[in-house]
Amino acid sequence: MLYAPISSVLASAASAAHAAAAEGLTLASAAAQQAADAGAAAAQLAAPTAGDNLFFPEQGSTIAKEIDDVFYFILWVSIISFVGCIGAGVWFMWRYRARAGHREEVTAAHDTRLEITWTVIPTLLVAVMFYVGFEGFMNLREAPGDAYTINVTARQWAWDFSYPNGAKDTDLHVPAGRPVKLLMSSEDVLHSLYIPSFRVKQDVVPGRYTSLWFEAFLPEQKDREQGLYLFCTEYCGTDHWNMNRRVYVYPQAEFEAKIQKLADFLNDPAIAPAEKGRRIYARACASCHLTTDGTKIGPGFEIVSKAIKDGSSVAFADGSSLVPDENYLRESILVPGAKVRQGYPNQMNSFQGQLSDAEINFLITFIKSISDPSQGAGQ
Ligand code: HEC
Ligand SMILES: [Cu+2]
Repeated sequence: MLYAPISSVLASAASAAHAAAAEGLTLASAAAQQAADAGAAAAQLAAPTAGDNLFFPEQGSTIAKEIDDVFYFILWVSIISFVGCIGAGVWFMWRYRARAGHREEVTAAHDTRLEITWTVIPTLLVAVMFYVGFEGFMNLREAPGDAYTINVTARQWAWDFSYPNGAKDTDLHVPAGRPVKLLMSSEDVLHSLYIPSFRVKQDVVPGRYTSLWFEAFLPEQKDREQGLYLFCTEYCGTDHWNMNRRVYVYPQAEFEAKIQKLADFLNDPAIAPAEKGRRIYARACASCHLTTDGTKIGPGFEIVSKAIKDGSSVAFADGSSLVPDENYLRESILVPGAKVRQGYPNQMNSFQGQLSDAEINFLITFIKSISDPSQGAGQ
């Protein structure tokens, strides 16, 4: 497994430089950030699979073999052509080199047999590559009609996978042996979803849907527990590296049970409201907010939590201020631009339509409980 993450880290570093230049970020700071992030990402990337070949992790989906075969076909054609052409060139250079007592011979101007050979063989090879490539591409684009659809929302810097039964998570859970279609959209910038084991990758674009599909094999036990890699491969800002997640593959019945459990946690009376809020926070808000008074992208939640408890006020960019309460928290989640905190960028997206009223209530309870643990401990 070692090779795949390394090559994908290199690839994403290269595309990072590209994207940073294109998006007008300063290249130097982006590169410095990328270097720091790569270190952190490397620490996360303990290899989960054994038995990989040189270039790719184990084939984890039905189309993986086809893709690898095309790759190796093109690779070997390239290697054989390279060695053949360069080898012949070097041999001719040596064989017909200038030397004492050796006279230059007249070069043949034309040889029809040779020219037909070097036109027809490469044309056939390229035609074969086009045919298998195009066929594979069409197969990758068109999900089978009975595919199980999972909605994917990408935002800086988290994935939100949501299932037909209402379950949501930041990791991807899929059944084995059944076509799965990911219907994807972004809330902010370009992202790209990449699952190396499945050999699928697709840009995730704001303002439109893109999709991909796969049918996963059931991995060996170790990979079922640790999960397979899932990357964002389009540089999308500071915490791009933190969109590296896992794909968990289950037998069908286990899969149903898993997403049922994910869907039910909001109604589970055994889980305290503040804890429910904490889990939603971990999924949707932790990429930008700490629970201390420290700054990540937005203010740490302890600040506003304390202000609510003490009745003190928080200041806004337009010079006004206000003593925060539940309505302020709710507004901050649904209309973040209405009151922008002083000293912070107006960089939070609305969660309108993303979170239910119940989820927002649990979040508010959780935020209040940070400096007042008596809040939200019981049902
Ligand atoms: C992309 C980063 C980002 C994400 C994700 C995000 N926020 Fe924010 N949030 C910010 C920024 C930046 C601010 C400060 C600017 C402002 O007030 O709009 C902020 C401000 C806030 C405030 C006001 C805090 C204060 O101290 O007055 C609240 C409350 C808040 N966010 C709640 C949430 C919740 C709840 C979530 C998850 C459902 C969330 N945010 C997700 C970036 C984010
Ligand atoms: Cu991303």
